[in-house]
Amino acid sequence: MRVLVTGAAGSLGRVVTVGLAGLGHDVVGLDLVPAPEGTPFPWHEADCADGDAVEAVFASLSTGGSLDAVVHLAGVPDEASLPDELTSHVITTAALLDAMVAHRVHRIVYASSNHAVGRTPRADGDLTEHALPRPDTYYGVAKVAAEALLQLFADRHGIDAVACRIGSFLDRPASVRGLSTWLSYDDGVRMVEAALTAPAPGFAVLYGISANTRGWWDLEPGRRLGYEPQDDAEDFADEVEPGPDDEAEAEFAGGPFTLPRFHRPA
Ligand code: 15L
Repeated sequence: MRVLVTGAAGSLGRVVTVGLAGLGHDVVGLDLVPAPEGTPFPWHEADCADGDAVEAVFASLSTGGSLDAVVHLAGVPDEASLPDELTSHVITTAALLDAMVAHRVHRIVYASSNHAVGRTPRADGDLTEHALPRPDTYYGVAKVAAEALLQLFADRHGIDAVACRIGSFLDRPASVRGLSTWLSYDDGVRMVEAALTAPAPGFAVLYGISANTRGWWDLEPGRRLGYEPQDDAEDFADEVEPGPDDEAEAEFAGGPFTLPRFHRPA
């Protein structure tokens, strides 16, 4: 597949672009910043929040062969002001979806986040795809709204849109919470590959974590799309130091983002 990956220079993007290229996909990178030296695939420098710039990228790509899908990973990965979060996650997603409709690109894989449902209490049981929107931050609010846009474009235009509610994408788990929320690099690539190639998912949600022994987010929605995680954070359990917030972080899906230090004016 010919796949445009936004945020290609970011922490997710650097891993996913290489992984998808290794699986034989024809990757095109898009980021605010220039391509890292030695990048072996085409690269566009543009701000995904700028609809005209995004349209220009799609227009230039349509002359070099058709684009099959977008993997939208660009965005601020942390809590910021509400306007900044909305621009970073909602405006960018809208610009890409508009360009997809205009250029007949039918699939998007979106780096959503557990923080869209981060205020869901652990005491409610396992976190399923049926969890209601329950953001823990403005970051989470923006992810909820971006998912709503995907649903809208799936309904209006028949776009296949997979929202991957990613946990903690790191080379290894970094906290006690991470022993349940970790997504390994290899599983991250498996997740995106499954979301790109699942037959006709329509709008779908999956939880992007590895097969963690301590996981409590439902892996079935991902498995239905062909995402079979292979790694387990438990293999690193001996290396993880306990932290002062472990107990508080265990109360809600969103862990640290639910703590008072994240409260701020919109
Ligand atoms: C995310 O979505 C964030 O981008 C990242 O900074 C972490 O907070 C991660 O979730 C997580 O929940 O560990």
